[in-house]
Amino acid sequence: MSDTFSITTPIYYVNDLPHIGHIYTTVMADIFARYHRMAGRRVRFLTGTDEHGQKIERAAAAQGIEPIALADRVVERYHELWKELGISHDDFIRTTEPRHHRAVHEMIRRMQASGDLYQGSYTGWYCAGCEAFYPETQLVDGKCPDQGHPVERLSEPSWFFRLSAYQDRLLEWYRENPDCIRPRSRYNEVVRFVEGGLNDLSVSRTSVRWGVPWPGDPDHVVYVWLDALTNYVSALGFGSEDDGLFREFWPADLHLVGKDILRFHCVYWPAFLMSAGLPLPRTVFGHGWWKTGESKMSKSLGNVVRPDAHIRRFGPDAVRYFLAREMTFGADASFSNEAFVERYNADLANHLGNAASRTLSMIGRFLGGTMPAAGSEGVLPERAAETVAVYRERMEALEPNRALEAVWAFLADLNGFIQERQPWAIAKGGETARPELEAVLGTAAESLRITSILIEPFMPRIAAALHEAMGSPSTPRDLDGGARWGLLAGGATIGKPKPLFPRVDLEEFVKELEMEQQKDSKTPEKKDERQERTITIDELAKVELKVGVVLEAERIPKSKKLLRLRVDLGEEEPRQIVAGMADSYEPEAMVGRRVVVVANLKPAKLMGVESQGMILAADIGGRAFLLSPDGEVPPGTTVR
Ligand code: ME8
Repeated sequence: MSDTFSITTPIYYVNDLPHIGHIYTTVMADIFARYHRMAGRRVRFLTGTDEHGQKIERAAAAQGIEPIALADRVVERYHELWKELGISHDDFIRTTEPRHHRAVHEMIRRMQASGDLYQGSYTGWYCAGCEAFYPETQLVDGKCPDQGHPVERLSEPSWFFRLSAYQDRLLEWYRENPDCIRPRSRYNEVVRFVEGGLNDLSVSRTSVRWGVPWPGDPDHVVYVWLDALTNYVSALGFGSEDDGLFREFWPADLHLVGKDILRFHCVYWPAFLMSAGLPLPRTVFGHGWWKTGESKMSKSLGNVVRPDAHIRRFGPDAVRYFLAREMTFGADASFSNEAFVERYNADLANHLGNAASRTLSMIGRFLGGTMPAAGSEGVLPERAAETVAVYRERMEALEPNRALEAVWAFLADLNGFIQERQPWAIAKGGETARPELEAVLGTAAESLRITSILIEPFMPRIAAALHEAMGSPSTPRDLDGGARWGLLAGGATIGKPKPLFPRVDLEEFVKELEMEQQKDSKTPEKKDERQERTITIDELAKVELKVGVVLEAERIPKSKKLLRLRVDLGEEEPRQIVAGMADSYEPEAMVGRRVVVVANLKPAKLMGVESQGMILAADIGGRAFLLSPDGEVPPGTTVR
């Protein structure tokens, strides 16, 4: 096993702000970087931004600013977000930096020296969304085959890369390095694609100005993917005299990317590197997509989740934990607030939070706040050793969600141990029972200490807080030296434990999110506020208001505010509507009431119950006052 580990994320486009997809890749890369540091390796963790190309040029033009001004603004947000999320990258590369331009020129010089670049003219379909050309035969319904973006016909002089000459060498590389693309399904996909034959690749543009100028041919700029992929070596000093990092950390051990950009990383990039005479990355891992419902979350589809409210409410580590635990590394997953809150409550507040607060508060109460030394009661010492080994195996095998599963199984054992040994009952035995009490609580505390090390890559702040709560000031970062049973010396004084995961009310959080999303969906430029709130008569006509009669009403279990109603709207079937009025009306008082209903509102689920409309009420500080027609109007009557 090598003593260095070099990991990268994609460099993100700066045409829009980051969302949960970008956060996911970066958090996962951070988890691996932290894990390998903890395992004693010298780590290089690189992320950054992809700032050139047509997409950025157009996004900037649409906002009436220069591309670099747009890039600067978005990059600042990336920096803030990575800091907030505890991302521990060693470098952040921007493709507009001189060190990067230098490396791109050096790549092109080498590719030219290999005889792989030639001039020609390109006619084809270009997708600005993917920044890629597609042959006519690959278009699907006249759109790009990968993501369904619109394409445009282009014809221009271009430099070409002899990609076709690399088919055999690429296939040989795949064959000899079965782990070079993971997971296996993605490996097979890429091999099939390359077996189908490769066309030469256009690697310069004359109709785009925003890019790295082509060396010696200033009418051209370098194709944005040749430019972008080179970031992985330019950040290591490739092409400059000071290339110590390049010699130490290239080739990369792991290029972590989303499956959307697999082909660029598994076909183009290795071919460019072969042409330039450079070593190839060890593994490209294409993870799955976060989806909202059934669709990929993406800026162009406008269905993205930006987790600002989640970070504020639950803390950055809870977001890191959810992303790492919820998605099987490599597969797709859906993001939902229900799943988020459920995991937070079950895994963090209950399992981890409870184990920590029970153990620490009993040490406070029964042992006067003095940490006992590690005990070795029951199965926990053995289970800890097993857990560390399994955790390690799974992290090395790129199965981070399964590594967490192992830690949580251990926490379940710890909670079971506390339940079974009942330290509160032992404490009743007074002084004579003290050695047993110390042994039991010392066993629980040692289990917690080891847990705090294992969760550090996933939740660095929580790990540090837990460690500190145990009276030890240093952050746990040593798998070999630290995660062995028996190291807890005892004697430290602990304070009153603060809750690591304060409870969050799901409904309040959902409300907060809705407000946030409304804010988000507004255009970034500040228009005159009144003008922004004005709607036309046609817009108003879109809202279908109807009179309804409440047939049934009941409280939704576990919810303070929500009622489930069945409302007759004069249709074949009554509608199920969820209303946030339980603290204003008793359910019985609602039955028989005539109400006004928004009848064409898109159905939504609240606490798992579908709501097929909304009941109008006046709102004073959260208290609801129902609106009713002035007379016995039949259900289904239109309100205008
Ligand atoms: O493609 N689910 O940048 P980009 C999971 N600049 N991950 C997602 C995601 C989703 N719904 N959406 C985005 C580019 N991602 C190029 C890369 S690299 C030399 C150049 C993540 O801003 C995922 O890692 O479109 C994906 O590959 C990346 O963001 C795309 O980011």
